[in-house]
Amino acid sequence: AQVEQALRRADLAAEFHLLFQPIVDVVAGRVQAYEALARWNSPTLGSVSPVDFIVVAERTGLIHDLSLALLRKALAAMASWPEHVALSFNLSAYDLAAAEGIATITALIAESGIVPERIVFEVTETGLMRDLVDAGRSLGALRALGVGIALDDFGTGYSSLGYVHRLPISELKIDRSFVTDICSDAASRNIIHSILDLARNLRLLCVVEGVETEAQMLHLRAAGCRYMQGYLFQKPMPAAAIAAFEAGFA
Ligand code: G
Ligand code: G
Ligand code: MN
Ligand code: NA
Repeated sequence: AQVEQALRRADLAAEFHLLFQPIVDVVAGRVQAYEALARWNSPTLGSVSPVDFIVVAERTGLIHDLSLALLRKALAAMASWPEHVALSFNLSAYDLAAAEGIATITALIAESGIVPERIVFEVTETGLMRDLVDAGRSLGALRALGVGIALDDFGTGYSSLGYVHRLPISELKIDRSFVTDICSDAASRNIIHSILDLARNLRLLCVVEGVETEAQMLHLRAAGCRYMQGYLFQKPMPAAAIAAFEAGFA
């Protein structure tokens, strides 16, 4: 209730900001994309985790304005990135439920001058379950612009394969729970290898999340995984830190 009250009163453009975490191309040895991660500094509550405010934003309908305010910030930040670097942006399933929302997203991208091919929208299968038909239509409309669509937290939902089959997905993000014991547990290893095979067969890009150790990275690279994200490379950082990170990375 406290979160809801503070959120209703929040100045979305001023109290919210984004951190960016690199998704690294370990073959080319450069950053492929940055995932934008929302942070809320509430004047009354202090810092609130997205885990706590996204659900409230969804329940109250404030998610639409919040997502647009954040997307505006993310597109503005991209102006100073190297031209090959993409943005990965989390959308809520609620953002996909309304056709007006998709129209506004489309207009924001057009105004920004960023080519749609440099944008990937991440969606989670658990969110999509609620309304697969509308979600499919919205994702199709976004895909038609040229943006990518990533299935986030892949492997944790009920029917991962059903979504891959029925939705216009271009990318899978393997949930970090499968990476944690990849070095010690054969079952985790087999699951990751199977998802990498699936992605190759379906011509989908595949990002592995939650890579924290050198050993995990080497194992994944040997298994043919090209795109990785995790604390090993960089924790989420402010937009202003990206230029220095790029300079130090290559
Ligand atoms: O960055 P952090 O680990 O605190 O994120 C926690 C969760 O919040 C993750 O599941 C992430 O996908 C989600 N999240 C972070 N930023 C956004 C956002 O801008 N929009 C949506 N819908 N979810 C976000
Ligand atoms: O649900 P989603 O995959 O969007 O969640 C992204 C969240 O995962 C971010 O909040 C980020 O802080 C967190 N994260 C990113 N890399 C790592 C990592 O290597 N280890 C752990 N434990 N969390 C990570
Ligand atoms: Mn994500
Ligand atoms: Na993710």
